[in-house]
Amino acid sequence: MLTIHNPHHHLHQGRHEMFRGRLVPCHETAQRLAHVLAELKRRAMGPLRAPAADTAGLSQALARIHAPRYLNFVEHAWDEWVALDPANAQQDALPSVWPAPGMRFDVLPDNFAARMGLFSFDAGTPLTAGSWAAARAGAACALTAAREVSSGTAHSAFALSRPPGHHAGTDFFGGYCFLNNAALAAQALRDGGAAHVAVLDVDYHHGNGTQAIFYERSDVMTVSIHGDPRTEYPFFLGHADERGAGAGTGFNLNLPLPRGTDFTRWRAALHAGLNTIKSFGADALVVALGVDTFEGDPISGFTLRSADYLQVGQDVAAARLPTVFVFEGGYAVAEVGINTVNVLEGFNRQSLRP
Ligand code: Q9C
Ligand code: ZN
Repeated sequence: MLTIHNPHHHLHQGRHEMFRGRLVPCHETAQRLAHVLAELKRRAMGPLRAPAADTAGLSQALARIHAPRYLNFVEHAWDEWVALDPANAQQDALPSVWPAPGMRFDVLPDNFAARMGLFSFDAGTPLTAGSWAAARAGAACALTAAREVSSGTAHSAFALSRPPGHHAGTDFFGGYCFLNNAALAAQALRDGGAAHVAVLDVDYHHGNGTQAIFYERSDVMTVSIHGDPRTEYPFFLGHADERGAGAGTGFNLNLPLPRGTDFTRWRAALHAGLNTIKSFGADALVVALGVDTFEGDPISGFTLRSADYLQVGQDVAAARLPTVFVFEGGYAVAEVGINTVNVLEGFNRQSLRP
């Protein structure tokens, strides 16, 4: 499988995230991607390329998914943070104040901390010196992968990048995510001629950003299998009764599962999701590929094993759709490479069958 990997991912290096009143080391680290890349090479999974350097095309693609004032903020946030105090160069920027419902979202505050809160939804997503450069290059990976599949150059492709993307919405960051790579890929497939595109999100956490971005659209179906938001992050979205709105009614499917869910039960949800995608008549598929469903994941609660990921890939390939995989979560660092590449290998094997 063709992999487009982010050569600038290491520029995003968060130090700490807020957890139970303390700053703890970030789970979303550069070593995660290094392990996936090493495993792709070890198993000779196919060509590894950097994204195309089409900056004008990238800016246009970003503007199709994200709000101008949000993009502008993330691009310049680090410089503003350091301008507040040169000593800030040694510290991550984290938000600590947010607008509640009923407060004003339309007025852009002058105050930097206020704008950090306006454009985010948690204190677990540090903004660092290289966050914008890394996230932007990651978006380029998703875009390049989608264009390779759109043009038919490749039947499937893998956008291997960090920071991840599926929690980022039109105008907010959170959940370690700044730019929604899966949404960018889906829109690029639409723009490349696929009339119906499905996003299948198999990360442990609900893909709230992707859901929100496409919630009122009938051309992009969003399906997410995840830990029940009654107990699991991101808590405030991802329930089964969220089916879409307006023209998008019926084009969002959430399959929440309780903590402790094993592969047998998880796979039944996968089949339900794939059946819905089939009924929708998808012409192309984006898989938001998080492997934090793994039994050893330090922040999640499902019990999938490494071998199960081969089956996941096979099941996805049985849909027989042009497919773009986009890397998301997975924090059991030693196994993240094996688990991720198992999905791709299972997909390849099944795709080769007549
Ligand atoms: N102490 C993705 O998997 N908070 N994001 C967890 C852990 C946020 C996960 C709290 C988890 C975000 C892309
Ligand atoms: Zn996750």
